[in-house]
Amino acid sequence: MRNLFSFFGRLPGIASFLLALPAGAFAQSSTIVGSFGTAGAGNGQFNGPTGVAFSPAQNCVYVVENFGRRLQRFSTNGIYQSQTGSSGAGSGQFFGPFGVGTGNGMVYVADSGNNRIQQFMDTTAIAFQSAWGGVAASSAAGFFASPEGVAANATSGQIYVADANNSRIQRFSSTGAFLSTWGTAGIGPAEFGKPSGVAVDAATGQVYVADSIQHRIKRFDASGNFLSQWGGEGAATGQFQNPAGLAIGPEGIVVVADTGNHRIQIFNRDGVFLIALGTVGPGPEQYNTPTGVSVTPAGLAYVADSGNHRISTFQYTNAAPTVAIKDAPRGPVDKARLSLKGSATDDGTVVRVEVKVGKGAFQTAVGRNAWRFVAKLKKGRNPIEIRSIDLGGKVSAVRRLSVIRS
Ligand SMILES: [Ca+2]
Repeated sequence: MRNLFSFFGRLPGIASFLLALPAGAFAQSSTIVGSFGTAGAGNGQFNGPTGVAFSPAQNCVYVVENFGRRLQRFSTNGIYQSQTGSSGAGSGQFFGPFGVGTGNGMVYVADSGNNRIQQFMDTTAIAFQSAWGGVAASSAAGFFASPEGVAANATSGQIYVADANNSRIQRFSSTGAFLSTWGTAGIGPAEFGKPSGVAVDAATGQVYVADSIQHRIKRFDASGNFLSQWGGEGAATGQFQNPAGLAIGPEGIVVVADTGNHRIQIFNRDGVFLIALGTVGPGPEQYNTPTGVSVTPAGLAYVADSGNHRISTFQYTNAAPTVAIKDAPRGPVDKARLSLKGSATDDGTVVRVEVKVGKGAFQTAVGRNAWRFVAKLKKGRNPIEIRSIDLGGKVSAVRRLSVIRS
């Protein structure tokens, strides 16, 4: 049994796997820190791990094996804790399970080959609780045809299922009662080829779906109204080859298992490309058919590296935002109100720009990436401070100027 922390001392240079960062991309870093598991059927070994889910409630990680047909539980540093499941169609048994999610004190498994969702207690015993759907594939409401992804909204407790072969998303209550469905087979914005992965942004309630055969990511509101999409088939940054799982990380970053390109891609919540990690292979900074991904609030990502029969981890770092002032006065001014303006950037989202004049408190400027503020000046010297804040609460370096009112 290999301990993940034994890898923490070996931090490779990040330049070797920051692929094709386009000009103008914001500086940020993601470092692959290790992996756990080897091929096999023993405790802590894997046979085609396709799904991984961090549990905030239990501070542990669940892994589901598509070929191994079981659910294993690990500490966050990769120490084996327990397992459940075997091959079959009985309660708590699996047939080609693909995705896993946590929430409501439960662990949800997309038991794909049995066309159902199974839920287990999110405790060390991983006790079977219930299942819904049916062993036979069906397109009726509340039933499934090869469901591949499952995710819970951490606030509402509602559960979203990527019902892959029915080309739709289904939404359930926290107890598994059918609520609604959206999508149908097609290539339109709100239609699906094969929705494989689903993730919920806890901050906004928005639902992200990886459509594996249309090679793109789609974003919906919590009720399933289409908002946006990005991607397309290919190997360039921002393109995909059969993306499967995805997860939402700190600041709403969208982490996508770009399965057929054997890499991970990270976007901001609006789909702007940020970073790509990995090449194909068995090495420490490589992947072989990565399918599932889960990210802790602190940005530690777990990747179900299915072809390498392991879970790989990397740390995503939220970079601080920047702020700049445009056309600041170069000499004394003779007015009581001074208009200031400038810009702010971040690797994720700038939530506000703040300005402090003299001994006053920081006040919120109008606008964010382009901001403006009217400062009230006293006679004499007016020290002014300006800063920006990102969605993760990181604060920029403070810009200072001193304005003399004559
Ligand atoms: Ca940031």
